[in-house]
Amino acid sequence: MVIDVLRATTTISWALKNGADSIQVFADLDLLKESATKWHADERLMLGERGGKKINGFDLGNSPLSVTKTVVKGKRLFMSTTNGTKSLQKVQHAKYLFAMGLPNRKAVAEKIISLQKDNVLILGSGWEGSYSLEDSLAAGALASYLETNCDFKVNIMNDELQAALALWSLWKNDILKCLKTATHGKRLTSLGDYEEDFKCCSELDCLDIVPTQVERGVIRAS
Ligand code: 3SL
Repeated sequence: MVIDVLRATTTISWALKNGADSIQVFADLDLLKESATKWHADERLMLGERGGKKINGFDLGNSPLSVTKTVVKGKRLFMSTTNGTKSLQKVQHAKYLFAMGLPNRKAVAEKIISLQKDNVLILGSGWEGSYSLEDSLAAGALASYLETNCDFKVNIMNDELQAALALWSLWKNDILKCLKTATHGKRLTSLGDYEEDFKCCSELDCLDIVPTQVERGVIRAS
């Protein structure tokens, strides 16, 4: 399970909701371009950011608001972001791999419950190797949902997730404020007007999409 609340896994979830055929994630931009050129030109889009800004020559940046039906329907999105797609690549060997933001927290949690697995590994993407408040918040939101809705006992296996749960109980009634307080929230704010992105990324349980890796690096809706 990979989380990148601001904004990669939120964008992935919305793109799939809006009918994107699939999303192929890359850490490396040259590899992305090489793979994209092999795809039919009418059925592909290159999407991504570095440091929050759209990559030159790409069709889209990383805003969940940009992946509308008109733009993404039926397309494969070749996507690379500073942290989120890197995290997805890092754990692409996992048997089950999902991407989660706050809008699809419940959908992903229900999927996890239905699989009845012993262990769930939650990877918050953070920012360039360091902790991020918003991804921990979402990890806490997921753990809280699982604790409440599983009909078996959920063990919280480390202090990071305990802390994430505490964070969730502190901020759950003001998610938007938490996102804006986070370092990456402040970074986005310094780059321009991201108000609508913040709202979109902080909306809880409004999407019924479970972005699921179907082959290494390729994500589809389930
Ligand atoms: O780091 C990432 O993967 C991005 O989601 C960051 S940004 O919100 O697009 O700047």
